[in-house]
Amino acid sequence: TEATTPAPERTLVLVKPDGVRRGLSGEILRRIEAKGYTLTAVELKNATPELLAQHYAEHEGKPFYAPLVEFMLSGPVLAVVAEGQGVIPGFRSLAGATDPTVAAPGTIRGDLGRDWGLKVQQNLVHGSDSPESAEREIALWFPTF
Ligand code: RTP
Ligand code: MG
Repeated sequence: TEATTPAPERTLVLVKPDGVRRGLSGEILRRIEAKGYTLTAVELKNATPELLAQHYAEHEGKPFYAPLVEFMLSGPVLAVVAEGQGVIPGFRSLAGATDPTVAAPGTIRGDLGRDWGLKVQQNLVHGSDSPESAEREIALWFPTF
């Protein structure tokens, strides 16, 4: 019998509007590539309320939900599909803790992020948290991919 090649592991990364505004898109993509992952789609997009309602469905009803959606609509987002063995936990490890104040140095959020005193954590990047989330989110942000 013929061995089947497993589908490559992939994740959805978003450079959030704070990252794009601050000119950190290249630095963030550089770190993903330097780690050894492959970029298979990169597109600057303007989110819509409908897209964000689906993307952030798990957070609906939480106190940070409305400011989060408002923040994600405040400017363009760089949507990225990155591929490689272990890329889902691997990118979350590169990104660091959600709160940039406590994110470890060496991580994207730890090195490049801080608390700006706003209603929501502006933490530069999003990364899918499971294979199911990754496939769901890639389908939302890259419907033809
Ligand atoms: P992400 O989904 O963006 O990769 O980040 P995450 O898993 O580390 O964080 P999650 O719990 O999924 O929250 C999604 C995003 O909501 C914002 N947030 N703000 N208390 C707060 O102000 C707060 N909590 C969450 C952050 O932008 C977080 O990344
Ligand atoms: Mg999350």
